[in-house]
Amino acid sequence: MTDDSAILAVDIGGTKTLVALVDASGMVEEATVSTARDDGPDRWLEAAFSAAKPWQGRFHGVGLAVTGFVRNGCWSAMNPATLGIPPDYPLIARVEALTSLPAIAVNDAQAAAWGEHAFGAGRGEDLVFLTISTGIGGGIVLGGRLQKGLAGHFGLTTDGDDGAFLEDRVSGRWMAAEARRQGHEADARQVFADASRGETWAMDIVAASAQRVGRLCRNIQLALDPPRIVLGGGIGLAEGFIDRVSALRPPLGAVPPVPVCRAELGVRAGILGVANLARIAFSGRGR
Ligand code: BMX
Repeated sequence: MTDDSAILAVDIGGTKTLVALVDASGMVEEATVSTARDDGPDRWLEAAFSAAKPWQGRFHGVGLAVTGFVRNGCWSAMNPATLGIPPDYPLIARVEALTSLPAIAVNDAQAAAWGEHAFGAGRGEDLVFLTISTGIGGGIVLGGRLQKGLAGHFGLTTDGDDGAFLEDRVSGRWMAAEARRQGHEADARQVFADASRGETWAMDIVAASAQRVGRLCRNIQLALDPPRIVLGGGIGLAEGFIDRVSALRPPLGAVPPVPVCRAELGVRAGILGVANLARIAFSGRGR
C-alpha cells in the first residue's frame, strides 16, 4: 500500500458515528450518522458503510475507532450504559468480509489520544488524553507508544465506596440524570447554559463533575506523571470546564500540577488517529 493510499476511518461513539476518507494530506471526505443505541453492531456498521458508499474504490484499508474494548479483533462493551455492544462481536472479521480490505480496530479514546499526539495538542510528545462525553474515555501515549488493550479506561475506575463507575458520576449522561433528580429537565448542554446564566443548581452539577475530573487528573499524575493531560469530548471542551477542573484539582504538595490543556482536533481526533494507526499497520510507515 503506497503512502498516499486513502484509509476509510470510522469512529463509533455512544451517541454518534463519524465516517471519513483520510489520505496522507488529511481528511478528504466526511459524514456523520447517529449511533442508534438499540440497533446493534451489524446495523451500526451498515449505517457507516452506506455513508461511505460515494467513496467506494477510493480507499485501500479500514480503521475503526470504537467505544468499548477491542481484543483479538473482537468488540465488547466495558460499560453497556455507554453503548450496549454484545460480548466479543467479531468486528474485524465482519468488516473485512464486508469490504474485502484489511482492517484494524482500537478503542475510540486511544485513537483520539494518538491523533492528539501526532497532529494535535501533543505536538509529538507523550500525553494522557481524556474525553468526557457519553462516558469518560482515555488514551495513554508513553515513550512515543500508544498503550492498547484496557489502558486508559479511566471511566470504569471507581471513585467511591459504592463501586459506581467514575463516568456514571461525571459524564453528560450523569449531568442530565442529576438535573432531572433535582427537578430540572435539562441535557448536559442545557446544564452548562443554565450554569453560565448563574443558576446555582446547574453550577453545582458542573462543579461536582469538574471536581471528580480534577481528582482523576491528580491520580493520573501520581500513576503516570505525563508531560501533559489533554481534555476533549463534548463535556471536556464545554465553556469553562477545563478552568473548573484546574481550579478544583486537589494539590500535590510541593509538586506543580501537570498542565491540563484543550484537545485541538475536536471530534476528528479519533478519525485522524485511527487513520494514521491503520497507515502504520498496513504500510509500516506513518505520518
Ligand atoms: C466507556 C467505554 C470506553 C469508551 C468511553 C467513552 C463502553 C461502551 N465504552 O468508558 O471504551 O472509550 O466510554 O465512550 O464500554 P464515548 O462513547 O463517550 O466516546
